[in-house]
Amino acid sequence: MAATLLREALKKFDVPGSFKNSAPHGSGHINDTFIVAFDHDGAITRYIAQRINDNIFKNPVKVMENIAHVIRHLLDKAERRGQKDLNRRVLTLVQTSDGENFAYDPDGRLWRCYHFIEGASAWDIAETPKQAFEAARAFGAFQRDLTDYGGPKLFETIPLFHHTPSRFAALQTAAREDVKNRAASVKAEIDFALSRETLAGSLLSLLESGAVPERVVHNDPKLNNVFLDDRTGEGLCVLDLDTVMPGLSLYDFGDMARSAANPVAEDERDLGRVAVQVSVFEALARGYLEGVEDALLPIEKDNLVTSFKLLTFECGTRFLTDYLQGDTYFKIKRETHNLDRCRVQFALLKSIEEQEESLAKIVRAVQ
Ligand code: ADP
Ligand code: GN1
Ligand code: MG
Repeated sequence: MAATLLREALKKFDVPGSFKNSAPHGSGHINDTFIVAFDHDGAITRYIAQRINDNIFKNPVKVMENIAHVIRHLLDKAERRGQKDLNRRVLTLVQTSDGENFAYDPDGRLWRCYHFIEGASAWDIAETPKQAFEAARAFGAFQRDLTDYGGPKLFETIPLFHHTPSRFAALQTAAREDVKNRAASVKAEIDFALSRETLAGSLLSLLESGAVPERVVHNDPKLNNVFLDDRTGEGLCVLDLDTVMPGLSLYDFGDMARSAANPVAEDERDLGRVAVQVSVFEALARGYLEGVEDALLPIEKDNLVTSFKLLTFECGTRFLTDYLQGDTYFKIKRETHNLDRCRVQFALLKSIEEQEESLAKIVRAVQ
């Protein structure tokens, strides 16, 4: 059982005091996350312990190496700017007694432990444009800070992560193989995706022609992967660094927008409620461009709406593929969970397509 394995793994970390309690935490789809409390002479200190999903991250040690390099770089930048409150601005890994930043449980699974950032929250849905602005500014600043990353080359923790043509091909294969006999019941969704094949290559072609550069990017900047300060609302700290690796800045803008500009949950079943929230999109574009400062080329800024479309399409395609393959990737809580998630992304994509021109106008206005 995870709680027992967690206790065993925790013994290896250099945490002062005695274990008090633990509970599952957060709404991530991939890793197992726990909030853990330790009692040290009557003072309670909290930690985040995570078991990395090694079905998805095939080389979790390399994931940890990447994260350590990225954290070092971010800390260095923040220190040089004279930023205060560093341990709330950048994730801090707890070391083991052997000086490692991870430990194995008796099942051989890898755990890591972060200091808990107190007084901050990650949001599944943007409640106001101000929240969206702050989150986007933090992701933009994250991109800016990584522009001059000069550490060891980062490992590709999930190969071809945002290679949308491969995601498209995976959907075609899953629909053909139809191992769970689900394809007939989701013909409409499959046809919706297949009719948008040209969209799949829209950012890759810019990379391949040399028009946009490969950078070190987050790759998974959904809204609940950034902390906002509970008191000031300010974007504080970017979380979930497992996929920080080479990619396009546009992957980050697009994925952040698809997660934040939708006013309902990613698994909402009332599709009539899914639509681009234009005021939130505007706040995202403004916040991201303010945070990133002068780190982007004009062509990257010109393609923000394309990235929004593409990453929404890609995410919906991934959910649909997982549904067809029998839900082996994203955690689910009900049988049609991945299908429901796919439908939300595709409804959002339709809404983006319907107002593409006005979104492009917004981007031009905030540049
Ligand atoms: P997953 O890969 O499963 O999405 P995350 O790293 O995003 O896991 O963590 C899940 C949630 O745990 C976050 O949304 C956030 O609420 C919380 N969390 C993660 N790291 C910390 C931290 N250092 N301090 C406090 N809460 C954290
Ligand atoms: C996963 O790990 P989490 O829950 O923050 C996924 C993202 C998807 C997202 C959709 C490593 O993010 O790529 O966009 O779910 N992360 C990975 O909610 O696959
Ligand atoms: Mg997460």
